[in-house]
Amino acid sequence: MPRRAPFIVIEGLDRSGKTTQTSLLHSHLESLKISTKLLKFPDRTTAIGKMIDSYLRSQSELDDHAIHLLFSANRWELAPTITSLLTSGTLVLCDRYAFSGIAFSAAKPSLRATFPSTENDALLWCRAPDISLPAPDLTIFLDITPDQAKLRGGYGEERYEKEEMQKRVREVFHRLGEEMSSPVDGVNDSKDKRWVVVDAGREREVVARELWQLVEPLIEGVDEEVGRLWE
Ligand code: Z5A
Repeated sequence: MPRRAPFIVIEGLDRSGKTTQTSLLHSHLESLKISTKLLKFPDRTTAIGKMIDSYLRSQSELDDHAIHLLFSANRWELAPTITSLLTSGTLVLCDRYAFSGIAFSAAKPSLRATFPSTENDALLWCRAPDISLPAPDLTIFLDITPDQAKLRGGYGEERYEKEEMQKRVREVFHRLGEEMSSPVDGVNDSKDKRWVVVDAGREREVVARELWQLVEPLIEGVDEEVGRLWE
């Protein structure tokens, strides 16, 4: 099969610098004349995205299960676009993806309460609607402590920006990362490199350099077909 472009996701806690870093990376890729499309989830411009935006700003209320499914639907709206961009040679750089969807919902007490037997059931329920979405070739998790995040601009403006919630979200993210990095059948294959944790509590430029070291090896393209998440 002909080479296709890579799919790169930047994940992280609130105020970890995802927007800052995706935008720096985007500019750098463009300066190298690498065709790149920058996406951000939630995409607040679509009809579903507008419902999500209103919910996040606390202008409307929705059941926690319903909003979870809307976040996932918002990704499915763009799934065909992601696949066709990648196969036509455009690198896709994405600010948040399905991992945020799982981490933020699975951290909610109400969702955990739906599945009282084990915490894992809540995680599995949260993951289900995102199974089979286009899989990133690389997910970079920008890690920051809630204390560091609180010191950054704009913190506390939206619904989930509460310290207790952020701590739980961080725990779920780390759990997802471990799962993504676990060797399949004990074999250490390329899956090991699909989730990388980066310390985002450092200077912007230092973080940007580390991101570039991770992304640069992928810019020549990928030989495999676009994968499917959790399949
Ligand atoms: N959510 C969900 O529940 N389910 C889902 O499926 C998805 C999302 C996809 C909105 O996301 C909410 O939706 C989010 C998760 C939930 N929860 N909350 N709250 P969003 O991505 O639209 O918004 P956000 O998480 O609040 O992120 P943000 O505003 O995009 O923050 P950021 O991108 O990580 O950080 P930033 O804007 O680049 O930087 C924040 C500030 O820190 C800013 O003043 C920067 O100048 C500063 N900054 C950045 N880097 C540095 C460094 N290195 N040092 C010092 N200061 C820095």
